[in-house]
Amino acid sequence: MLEQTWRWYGTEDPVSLSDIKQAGATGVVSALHHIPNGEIWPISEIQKRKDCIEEAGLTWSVVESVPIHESIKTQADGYMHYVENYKQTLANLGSCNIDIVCYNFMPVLDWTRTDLEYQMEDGSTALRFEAKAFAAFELFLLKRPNAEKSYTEEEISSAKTYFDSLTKSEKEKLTRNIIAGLPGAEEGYTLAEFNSILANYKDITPLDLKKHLYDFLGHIMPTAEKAKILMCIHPDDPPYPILGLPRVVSTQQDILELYRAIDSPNCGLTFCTGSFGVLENNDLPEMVRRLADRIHFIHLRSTKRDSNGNFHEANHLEGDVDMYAVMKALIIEQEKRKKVGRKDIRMPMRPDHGHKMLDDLTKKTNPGYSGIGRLRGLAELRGLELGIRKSILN
Ligand code: DNO
Repeated sequence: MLEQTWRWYGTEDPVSLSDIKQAGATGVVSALHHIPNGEIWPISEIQKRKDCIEEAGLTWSVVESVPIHESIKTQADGYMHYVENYKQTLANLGSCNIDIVCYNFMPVLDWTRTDLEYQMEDGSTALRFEAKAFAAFELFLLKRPNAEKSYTEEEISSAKTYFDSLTKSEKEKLTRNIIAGLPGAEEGYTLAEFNSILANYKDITPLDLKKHLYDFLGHIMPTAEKAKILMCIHPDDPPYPILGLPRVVSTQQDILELYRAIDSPNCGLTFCTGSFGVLENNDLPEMVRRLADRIHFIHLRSTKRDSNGNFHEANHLEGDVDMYAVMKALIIEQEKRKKVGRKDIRMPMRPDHGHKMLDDLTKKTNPGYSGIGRLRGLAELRGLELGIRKSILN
């Protein structure tokens, strides 16, 4: 079976390690969120987190994420200092026998949604990205210079109508949802800070950003190899440009180019069906087959998109993702690895996000990371995997 893992934000997480154990996961996906982005993770802190996870009878399977400092993405003056820190963090993680590290290269914001409590028909709530709301935010709340160039006149006028319908507190909420940082995003901003950070990218083209990514990986890969760490980049979420920022990790082509540019098995991918799945042209089962040998970590969730660029997070086995075909391709890859004697046969997967449902509806939870919604997701995915395995392998 794929290794079943679960994201845990540390002792502050309302979902406990004991809950995770009862959900049936064996591996934990965690990060040292209390260490500011760009600073070295000391061995003592890594070991402390590891001990805490192991005392609960679980293992620390993946680090998600060691975040990349903004100055590395823009190659601002002095950015090599942060590259050196990153290398030291990897060496420290390796010395504690942590062997998979996830990261992303999204400028300024990690994952982004406009609505954290979108009402589903069954009574649960989901995360949603609504293009009109996002446009209203950047045109009329953030007032990003040149934002109107990203939209047609029709889109601007529908965003305006939407904006005018919002109360003051709804406007504040929309701003908070977008820039205050979703769990794991590491950074939160005020509107003024946000505009000035966006301005750092005004001369950076997608090609520049790609080069910055490859430069960064070129610098750190020898350290990752020596520390026996598999690096796995997380795709852009959503997988298209927002806020006038370049995006370089959204398609199969982007990943193939990355594999080619950095020709090392340690330079791999977090296959996130939820992020890639928002682009209709991303054929997910085909992507698993093409990119398989360097998939080091897997996020499984589904989204449902419409033709206006909106999407919400669907139940794990519903929505636009063909989870059956993705799972089957992953199982085939795992069996192949076993057959050729590869060491990296764990292929950790986690149920990504989940609806807020049942008792969690009245509890404080991290958006997307409620206990019960993910429990449902993991249970469904585990059943799917077992069913496919029994039918294709026996
Ligand atoms: C959201 C997550 C992202 C992800 C990072 C990886 O739920 O998938 O925050 O952890 O982008 O670096």
